[in-house]
Parts: sequence; structure tokens; C-alpha cells
Amino acid sequence: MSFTCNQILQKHTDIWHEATVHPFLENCKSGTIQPHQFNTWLVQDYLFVIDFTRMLARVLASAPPQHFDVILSGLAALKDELNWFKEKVAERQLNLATEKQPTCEQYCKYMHSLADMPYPVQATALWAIEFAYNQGWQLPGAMPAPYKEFADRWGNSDFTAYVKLLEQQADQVLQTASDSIQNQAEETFVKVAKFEKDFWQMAFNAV
Ligand code: HMH
Repeated sequence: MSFTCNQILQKHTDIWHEATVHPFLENCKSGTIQPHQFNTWLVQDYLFVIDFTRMLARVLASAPPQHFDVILSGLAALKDELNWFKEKVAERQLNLATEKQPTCEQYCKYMHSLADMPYPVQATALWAIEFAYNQGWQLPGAMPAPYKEFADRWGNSDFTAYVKLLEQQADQVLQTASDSIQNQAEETFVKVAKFEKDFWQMAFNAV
């Protein structure tokens, strides 16, 4: 029997809920997040996205050619996203020389380690990472300025469609993967969900 992404998700709805519903996002929605907390998240996420871009490049290198189109569209979107992050950081006069907090550091190392895993595991991780932000920013509903811009970036319908394509690609390769690879994909999903939960929490560790 083979798993699909949705079946993996249905086995782990508790941790997925924690990955996608968090006081950080609720406080953005209510406008009560403190600017320094938001800025802490912003800088850590910019540092994360730099390493995530490298991960996506490695996923491309492992992918079958039929999957290139979707992954290349993701890389093109990241070109725009990295420039946007740079603007947001400049507008807010944030210091990019900031070190990664331990959660961000561990998450980036984990993304690096995925390169040694079979492609179905990498495809599942990629879907889970993007789906966490898609749902996280979408579930609270319309956010006030200046957070609306952030919610729209990952909650918009084009991004939702991209995440759906990532799910289809992962499902396609999971279908013919060995039991052991499918189990690795499930473990990876749980690991990503835990990192995502902890990532939101970093905003509240501000100095
Ligand atoms: C922590 N997970 C984290 N940051 C992001 N920007 C995404 C996922 C989606 O790209």
C-alpha cells in the first residue's frame, strides 16, 4: 500500500495544526504582534529562504525532467521573493548580520541533509515546507496592514496552486516508492511540521 501526501497529513493532524496555527500568526491577524517580534521573524525567515533556495536547486538536481517545469517556476518565484525580502529588511532597517537562531540553524541543516535522501522524500519535504506557509498565512483570514502583504505572499491563489502541483508531483513518486522510502517521507513530514511550529516561536525569543 502506498501513501499520498494527504494520507500522511491525515495521520499527523495534531502536529500539522501546531505547524500552521500559532500565536505569531494570530497576533499578525489581530494587529497586536509587536514590531520587534515581527522583525525577528522577518530576518530569520530571510536567512531561511536563502538556504531554502539552495535546497530547491538541489531538489531540481534530483528530479525527473517531467518535474522541472514546476520546480523551475518555484525557483523563479524565489528570485522575486529574495529581492522582496531585501526591500522589506531595508524598509525596516533591520540588521542582516544577525545570527540564525538555533531553530533556524537546525532547520537549514536539515534542508541540506535532504540532498542525500531519495527524491520522493525530497519532494514530500518540499511540498510540506511550502504548504505550511500557504496554510499558516491563509487560515487566519484577511490581515491588516502591514501584515496583509505578507499574508498575501504565501496565501494567494497562485501560491496555493503551486503547492497543489508540488503535492501532485510528490504523490506521483510516492506511489511507486518502496515502503522504506515512504516511511522516510512520513518522518520527513513530521520533522518539517515540528520545525515550522518552532520557527514561529522564534519571534517571541527576541532580545
Ligand atoms: C520557515 N517555511 C519557512 N519559511 C518560509 N518562507 C517557507 C516555509 C515557505 O517558503
